[in-house]
Amino acid sequence: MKTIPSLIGGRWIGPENRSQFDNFNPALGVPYAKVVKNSIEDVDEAVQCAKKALHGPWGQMSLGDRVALLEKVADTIMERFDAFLAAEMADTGKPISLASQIDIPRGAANFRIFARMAASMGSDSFFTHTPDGQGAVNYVQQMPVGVVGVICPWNLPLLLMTWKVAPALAMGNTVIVKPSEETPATATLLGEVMEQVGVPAGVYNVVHGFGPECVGDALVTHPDVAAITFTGESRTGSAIMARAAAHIKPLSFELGGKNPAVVFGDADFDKALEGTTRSVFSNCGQVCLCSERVYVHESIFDRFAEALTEKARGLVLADPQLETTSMGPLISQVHRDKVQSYFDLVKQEGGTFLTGGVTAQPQGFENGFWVEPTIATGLSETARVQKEEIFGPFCHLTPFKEEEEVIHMANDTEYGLAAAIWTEDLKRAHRVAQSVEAGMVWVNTWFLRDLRTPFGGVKNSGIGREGGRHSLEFYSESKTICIKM
Ligand code: NAD
Ligand code: 6OD
Repeated sequence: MKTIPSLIGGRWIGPENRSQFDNFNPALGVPYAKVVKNSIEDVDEAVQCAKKALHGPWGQMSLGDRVALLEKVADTIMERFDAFLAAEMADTGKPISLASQIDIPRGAANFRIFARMAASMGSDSFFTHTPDGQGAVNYVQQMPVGVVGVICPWNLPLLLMTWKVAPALAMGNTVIVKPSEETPATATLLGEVMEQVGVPAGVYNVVHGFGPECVGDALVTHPDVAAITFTGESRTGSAIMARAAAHIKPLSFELGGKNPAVVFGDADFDKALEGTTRSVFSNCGQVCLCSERVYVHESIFDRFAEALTEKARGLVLADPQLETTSMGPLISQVHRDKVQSYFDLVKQEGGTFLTGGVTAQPQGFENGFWVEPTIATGLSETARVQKEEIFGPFCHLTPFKEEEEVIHMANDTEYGLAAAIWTEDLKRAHRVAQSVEAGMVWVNTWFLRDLRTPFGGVKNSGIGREGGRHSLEFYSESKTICIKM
């Protein structure tokens, strides 16, 4: 069985003198690789290497040369597309249609866009009038923050890691990436790309392992890690915040969601149906932006519920390598147990299933971590199933009468990441979009991305925004230089 190494200061760390852990293929439910388990001492070594690199060739490189290297990283990801695709699919079990159209191209696009944005970034300057009439000029320089700790989840491994690594490097920082223990492969592969294009040693480091009391926590609490960018569960964000408090580190948090979709009676029925199928079941519901609470106007509720049920039943759960496969497995047995426990709760809380609610066993993949696409209805707004993030191919359908009522229900949650609204009434679209408490609202679409826009959540869904200039600002410190004329 192959071993996935880590990368510290340009040195590949294999299994020699290190323990390892299993890396599962979730479609098959079997381990397919071993992963080097890094120690807390390894994290310290990575930090020392990353600090050194800040002051070495990387720190001295011109902006032009730096962004040219990052463009090369983007090109090389595309040249090694098949290797990235195979690694991402083995780690996650996601269908080839999804991984080839979204995950891998976005991995490259993240480098390209942030390299170009950094290259064309201006800086503020202010002229100050002084009593002597001569004045002073202030200009603002964006300095690297230093060594950035990048802690990532398993649902879109390459996409979400590069979403943070690309702007961090573009602004001149060095990074230590801790991918999810479930999906380590593409972070290591990106290390090969960095080496191949000539990114200096120590600029991009990867440590593998777990969170609490392991490498994740060691990054968060290391005094020389200047900032932490984290995507994952809200509960983990809260634990990281507490552990980082002693060091007053800047934190960027992209956390969980319990996102509403609202389908008004005047919506284009077919588009709303297509869009909601996507927003509920994409990546087996394992996208933080997925709709888990779907509110449908009573005038179309029965028709919509029936049509969405038919769509769910039409999803193809099969070999992820087939272009015709539309839904893959959940990430792990532990996660499948969690999702299954919410299916049990649906019944206990008085809901009914329109479809699904059980595990699935596609032919040839009987031992994998699959569940049926699932739709429930009949639960009260206070049910746990309506309040807690499930992160599986699941939604609950609730009918509504009035706009005000549905806005209230949509907002009655501790989360506030994203919402989808389906209506042909432009005034209503603006009104509702402005009233929904969420960082991102999509109207008549879902997960349509422009990488220049701010991305993040309100309430328990996150702190701060990344995307466009927001990323460049998080991954830099503004320094004001005031020069008396
Ligand atoms: P998770 O919080 O369990 O783990 C995320 C990462 O944090 C992993 O690398 C893990 O090892 C590490 N970690 C765990 N505990 C830690 C600790 N105490 N200290 C340091 N590191 C620690 O999340 P997950 O299960 O990997 O991902 C799913 C969650 O991520 C869902 O809640 C989903 O909504 C959220 N998510 C949010 C966004 C967003 O943009 N808002 C995007 C993707 C996923
Ligand atoms: O598209 C992105 O940039 C992004 N951060 C997506 C997050 C998806 C959550 O699972």
